[in-house]
Amino acid sequence: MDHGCRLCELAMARERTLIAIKPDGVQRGLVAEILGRFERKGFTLVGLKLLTPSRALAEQHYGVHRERPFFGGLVEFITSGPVVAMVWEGEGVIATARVLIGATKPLEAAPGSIRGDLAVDIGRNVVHGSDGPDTARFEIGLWFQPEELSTWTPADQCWRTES
Ligand code: D4T
Repeated sequence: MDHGCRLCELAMARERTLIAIKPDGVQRGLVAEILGRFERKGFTLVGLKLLTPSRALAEQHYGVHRERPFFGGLVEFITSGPVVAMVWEGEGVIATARVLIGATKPLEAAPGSIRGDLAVDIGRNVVHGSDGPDTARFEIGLWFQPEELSTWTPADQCWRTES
């Protein structure tokens, strides 16, 4: 909970989210384009890897959708080829990443957002972003070992944030 205290401020500044470029984004050669949007925004990349997710990983990641009719196809799709998994850090990164990504249905996603600019189909919406703090913690732990994450401060951080 945010009490507005210094500790909360520090925790917010170190907020992290899982972003994954899905197999369609990788196959379409959109990795640099998508990664670059988070980089240019000013967030800090603290974890990055390319992997083809196992079925177990995919089923855990999309576990909340287990009963939905699209679950089987979604798992097939996300395990069909390499995914670029990333952890990005910064104040407000979880919610802001969702804005940068755009609505789940790409045809409804705002122009300027990743899905608004680069996708047309809900089943090929190129990128995933955690939808809240608890999900972010769960998903980061699912996709990354702690030692795969680097805690660091960009040399130009004082030109990104005032404090
Ligand atoms: P992700 O989780 O991939 O970032 O997407 P969203 O957070 O924007 O949307 P979501 O969890 O509701 O859906 C997860 C994933 O399932 C696909 N999907 C979803 C689908 O193929 N058909 C559908 O009807 C829905 C609702 C797209 C994203």
